[in-house]
Amino acid sequence: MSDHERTFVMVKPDAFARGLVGEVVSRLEDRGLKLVGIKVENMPRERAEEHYGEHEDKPFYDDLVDFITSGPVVPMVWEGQDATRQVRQMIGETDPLEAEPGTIRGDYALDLGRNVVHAADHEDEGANEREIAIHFDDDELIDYDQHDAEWLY
Ligand code: RTP
Ligand code: MG
Repeated sequence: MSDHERTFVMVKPDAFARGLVGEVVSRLEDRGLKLVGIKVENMPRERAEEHYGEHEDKPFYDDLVDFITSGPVVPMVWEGQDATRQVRQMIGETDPLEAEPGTIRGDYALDLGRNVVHAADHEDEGANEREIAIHFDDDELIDYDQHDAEWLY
């Protein structure tokens, strides 16, 4: 367990097009997580292929890469106690039909592809570091004290 674990999160093109960037950011802020990196971009195809490399052999891989490069995305790095698990829980199940209401996908996702947000998988050890390194240079992530109170991260 780490009080300052960093996790990779990304607003997908469907959510960007629907004006849900602020909603996603707001939910993570409300949970008490700390934003240490954020940008908006059209993801280059090579980077999308690297990002979803674990799914290379799946039948939906090409569609997935097409979709994630179809419009602007917002890659972010958030920090907090067990941040990866926290964010995965807040995001909900991959399939919107299985995502609980109250989770981001449960409240906003349209279908299995257009599911609003990506987050590093807490069950895949190393996914975080790998994904952060794929999308951010070190100097794009900042160190700062959010609060004086020790019990806030
Ligand atoms: P993500 O990586 O995007 O955060 O989603 P996830 O961990 O919840 O799900 P993952 O298994 O990593 O799948 C990545 C994305 O691929 C699409 N998908 N399509 N057609 C299918 O059976 C299928 N399965 C997965 C989803 O858009 C999922 O978010
Ligand atoms: Mg995944």
